[in-house]
Amino acid sequence: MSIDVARDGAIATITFNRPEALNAFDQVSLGDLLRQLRRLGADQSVRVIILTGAGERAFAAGADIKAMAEMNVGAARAFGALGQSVTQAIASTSQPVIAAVRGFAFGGGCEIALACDLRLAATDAVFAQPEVSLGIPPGWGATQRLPRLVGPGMAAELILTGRRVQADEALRIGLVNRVHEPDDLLPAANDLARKIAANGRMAVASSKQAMAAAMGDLNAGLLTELDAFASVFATPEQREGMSAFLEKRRPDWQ
Ligand code: CO8
Repeated sequence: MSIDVARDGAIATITFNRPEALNAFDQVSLGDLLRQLRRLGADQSVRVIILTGAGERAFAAGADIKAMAEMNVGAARAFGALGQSVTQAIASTSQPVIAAVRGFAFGGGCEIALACDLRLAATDAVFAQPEVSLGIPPGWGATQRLPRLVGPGMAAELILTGRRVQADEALRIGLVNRVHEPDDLLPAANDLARKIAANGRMAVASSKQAMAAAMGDLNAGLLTELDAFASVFATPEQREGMSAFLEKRRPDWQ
């Protein structure tokens, strides 16, 4: 996957570019994304960052299941920690970050969107945390950010069933801010970014920082999530869940 960055004045757009695998992230692409977020975060001429996926089918279909299938506990912990560093970099960078979501935002892809300040969806967007169907819990922050965004009851329904949420429901439950026709999505994200960039840089940054405090301290919860995530890689469920996905069959949980 390449992580493409385009600049239009004060607005930087990062595009996850691996459409043949629905923009799924492996270690290398996650590391590249983290480096780009840190680079743009340190650049004061960047006022707003937009995240989007290449192609028409996906924002990102999550972490690369082929790469995860053979991981042991240590490797899973390192991969989970890298993903959490990415989502924390999005949440803590001084500039507002907007997710512009077309198609699938599943697993880690949904978690990247959850870490953004604002989420715009195309009418064809579909969100899910399907990890439990793969024999793992979420690992890049959904257990902490989804309850804060949509409330604990709805988050429990989505995380424990793994069911899909279409754009209209995502709007209704507060998972996204707005829904647009697919062709209007990036223009709308840029329009929103320009409105934000027209305001005082310090005022916007300190507003973002103060709103983060309303989320409470996520660190202890993220660590619990990481422990839970890594430990399942010692279980047969993780092997079966991921093998079943790769073999395009239903898992047999025994
Ligand atoms: N990883 C790797 N490859 C993927 C992924 C993925 N997450 N998603 C899709 N692909 C690949 C498919 O294998 C397929 O490749 P190929 O053509 O070589 O067979 C290609 O993308 C197209 O996908 P499909 O043929 O499956 O397309 P469909 O339209 O039939 O289905 C779906 C689209 C519904 C999105 C389906 O691809 C799917 O369910 N994908 C998996 C989504 C998923 O479960 N994501 C969660 C992954 S777990 C995660 O993100 C946890 C984050 C924390 C991890 C911590 C790290 C240790």
